[in-house]
Amino acid sequence: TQAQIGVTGLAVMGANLARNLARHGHVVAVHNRSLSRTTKLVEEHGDEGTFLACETPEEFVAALERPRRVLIMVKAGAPTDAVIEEFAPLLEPGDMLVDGGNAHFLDTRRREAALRERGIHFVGTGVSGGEEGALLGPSIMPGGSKESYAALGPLLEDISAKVDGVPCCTHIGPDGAGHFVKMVHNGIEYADMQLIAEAYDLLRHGTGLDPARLADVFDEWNRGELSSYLIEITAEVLRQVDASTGRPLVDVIADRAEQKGTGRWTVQIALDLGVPVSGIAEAVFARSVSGHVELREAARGLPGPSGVTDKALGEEFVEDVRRALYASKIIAYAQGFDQIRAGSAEYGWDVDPGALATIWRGGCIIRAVFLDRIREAYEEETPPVTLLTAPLFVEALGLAQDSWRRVVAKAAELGIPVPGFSTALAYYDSLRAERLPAALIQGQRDFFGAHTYRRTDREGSFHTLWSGDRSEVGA
Ligand code: NBP
Repeated sequence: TQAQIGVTGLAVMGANLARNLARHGHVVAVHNRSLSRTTKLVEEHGDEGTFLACETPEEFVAALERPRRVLIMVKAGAPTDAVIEEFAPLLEPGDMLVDGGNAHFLDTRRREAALRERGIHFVGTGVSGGEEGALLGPSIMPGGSKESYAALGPLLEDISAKVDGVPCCTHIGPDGAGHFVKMVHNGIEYADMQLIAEAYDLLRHGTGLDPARLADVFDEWNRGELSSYLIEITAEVLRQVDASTGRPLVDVIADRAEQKGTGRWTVQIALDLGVPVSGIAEAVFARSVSGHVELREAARGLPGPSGVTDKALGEEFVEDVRRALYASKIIAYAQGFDQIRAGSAEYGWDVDPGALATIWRGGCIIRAVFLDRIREAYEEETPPVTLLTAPLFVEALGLAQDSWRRVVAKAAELGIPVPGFSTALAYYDSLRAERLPAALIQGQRDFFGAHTYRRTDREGSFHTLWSGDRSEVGA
């Protein structure tokens, strides 16, 4: 027998994807740089399907039916280039090299172009869902050529998560499109996690409820419009008791959030594209602030409110926070989808945002009932310029906004930092504003740098002779 697909790189993600493929009845060739992982996989899970264990790249390539499908699941960056260089010379025109790691989409563009010259389809593929998703059904975001999707799509759709029978996998667009949307997915994930963390912080300080009781609140929220994987696991984490101290685990975990980089990439690229993803940026910065121990130690004790109310806030406050969370979440996702639209335009990918919302409904970390609302928004006859103006979100924001404003005001009054909630509200108010103070900024720029400005009543660029008679001249 020949294998329909091969997986090289058998750490947790690669091993679980290989098992997922085998469990779906596909013959899978498996290979890893160090043989021990290959042996372990086949020893422990060989009975789950048909694995062809291969010691060398040559043996691995020979085990594959043609055109060959090779899924690379190694550490992103230099290891991925090393593996490509190892396998590409062994492949033939028409074969497919699939990179399922968290590659930067610019690396994927470079690799795709180089391999295309050699006749090999390089398919940069976003995979979300962590280890469990890889085994039980991830959300899969393949880029690359249409031709390669025709050969790979059925396999990938087969092992992906399903929602209402629809696979959480679709062809995203050429070259780096898959890794680009995976990057923004992770950015949105950062924003969503930050917003949930702020909601928890507000409730903890505002209501005085302990983590176990707050877990009940999140469970309750998980039954409504906020229903999502992240809300669900928030309740689980809050309910966890530390075995060694008997305290809530969340009170024992060091409050310094770490990051692997995809959130940062999202913001870096957003700055290059000129897209205001303030929710994602604040989430990345909030993690960064939490990790700056020396700054926090130096500043602890600066004057301000204690963050605690003298009077416990009740049910109404809990509902206010829930609504503020939902509104802020709409903003964060709208900004992320805006970045995808901008990236798609910049690189000519023609990414379908509705299809993306569809495949994010299951398998991935941001899976949520909410993604179905986004899918519906893009299914309207005239898709919205921004999700904020989709009728169902206009209504939701209208319902939420009094609560949202009260919560942000309360947080400021109590001295509880809510960068995610407040930047979301500021973005909302900026977009709806009739006039922005950007006019004054243009005046300042013209004053010190003769940068010129446009007028509301006439075409053209203008400059005021600030250091002369202050008359206006056309530029
Ligand atoms: P790791 O990211 O920890 O990578 C370990 C694998 O890379 C091992 O198989 C290792 O082989 C191999 N490798 C390295 Br390191 N350098 C190599 C080289 N020069 N040549 C050949 N192989 C090399 O594994 P992971 O956590 O399973 O993640 C795999 C990919 O999936 C990453 O890109 C990750 O970002 C991405 N991803 C991870 C998650 C997640 O939840 N963990 C989710 C989505 C995507 P060895 O065994 O011989 O050392």
